[in-house]
Amino acid sequence: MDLIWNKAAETMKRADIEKLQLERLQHIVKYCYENVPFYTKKLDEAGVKPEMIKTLEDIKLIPLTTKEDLRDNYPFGMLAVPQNKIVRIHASSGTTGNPTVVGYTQKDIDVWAEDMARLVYAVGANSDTVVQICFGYGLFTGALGLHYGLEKVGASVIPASSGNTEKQLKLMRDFGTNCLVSTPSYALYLAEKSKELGFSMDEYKIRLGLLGSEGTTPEMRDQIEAAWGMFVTDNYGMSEIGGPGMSGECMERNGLHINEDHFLCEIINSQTLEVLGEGEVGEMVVTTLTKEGMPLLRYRTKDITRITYEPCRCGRTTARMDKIKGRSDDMLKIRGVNVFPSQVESVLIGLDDIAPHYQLIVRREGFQDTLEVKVELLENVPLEKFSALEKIQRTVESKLQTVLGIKAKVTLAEPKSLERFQGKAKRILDLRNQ
Ligand code: DLL
Repeated sequence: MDLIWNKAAETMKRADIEKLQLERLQHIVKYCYENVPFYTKKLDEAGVKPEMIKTLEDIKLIPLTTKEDLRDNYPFGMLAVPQNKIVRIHASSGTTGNPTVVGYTQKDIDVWAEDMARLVYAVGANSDTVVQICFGYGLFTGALGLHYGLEKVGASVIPASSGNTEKQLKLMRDFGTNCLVSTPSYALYLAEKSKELGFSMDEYKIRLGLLGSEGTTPEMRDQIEAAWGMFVTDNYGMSEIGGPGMSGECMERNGLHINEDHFLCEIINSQTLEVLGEGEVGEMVVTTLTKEGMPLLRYRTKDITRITYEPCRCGRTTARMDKIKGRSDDMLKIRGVNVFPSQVESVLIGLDDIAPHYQLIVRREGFQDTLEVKVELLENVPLEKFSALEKIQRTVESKLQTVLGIKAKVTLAEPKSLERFQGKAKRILDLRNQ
């Protein structure tokens, strides 16, 4: 079956994509320069005039934009249009300081729905889909982003929002929900809770999981698929650039297709800021090519990935990014070694006796950083057998050491004792600066 929503946009020849991107880049740089005082100043200070953008390579002339720039211009300093052209406002929660705010014009909302429609249609969502959106409705972009895209392809949308897990499960059974939208960790928690409540998985019709907003290792994805008997795809985006809809997997699941007619992505070395080539791993930087409300030039995402421009077996020619490896600011530097939580996850999930719930605790002891990995035991593990527990602990420690290259202390937690999350999971507790 042909699962391409917008053939013209998704199967363009590379030369045509690049031509379109250059036209749009030239336009958006001029538009930002003329309408956002922050960019007028930033480009003037860098000695860059919009006319200097003659090729896609010239994007390097433009200074990078950071989350701090958005915070400094809180709440509406980055908008390129007057308030009466803004029809929606979202914001990212953030952990410290002001949230980052994003404003949309009607055209931005329409483009967003189109981008989302492409991604959900690519994995089979259509008018036969009954989808339950378990992302929080509100300032978070996840719920409304998926909502509009799914309505556009004709799906029946259940805006369940997040929380109240028992009720979510009831709705799924009663409404015959066949598609789930949530974070990967919540998808797993829903399955666990259903089992705990004594419902058989046969009572659910879930076949497709449009997951995102946090990473999943292939191992975690396998567990989620096995728990629900569903096909899971990964969707990526961030509130600053508009929310979900920037990229997502097709049925091949061989990278996330980028909606390149609306987003121009680069990979940089986050230390030297040098632009890297195709296939090289680094921090992704995004320029929104068509945003009216809050366009961003070369926004530093802090997300680590790489990009390929090889056409995909699915027939799309759009660039694909790898699943996010981690965030450059999530990356833990422990005794000089870079550790991504995703590496720990891929070790844990392959092991017997261990549940897919964990926490990383980093401490400074004297001048040394230490890593503790708290892992949760499965319910059938006999807790009274000390030697068996010791064996599990040693196995996990040795596997972690092989993969991470440093020693981590493993502590075993009782079944169901670690925190469960309804939104993004918080797995790292960094106590080094306390
Ligand atoms: O999480 C937007 C979104 C909603 C994407 C729903 C997909 C589905 P923020 O709350 O601003 O926006 O968080 C953005 O979350 O920079 C990544 O670090 C992380 N992230 C988002 N999607 C993925 C993913 C939304 N598929 C930040 N894999 C981003 C890994 C992801 N990390």
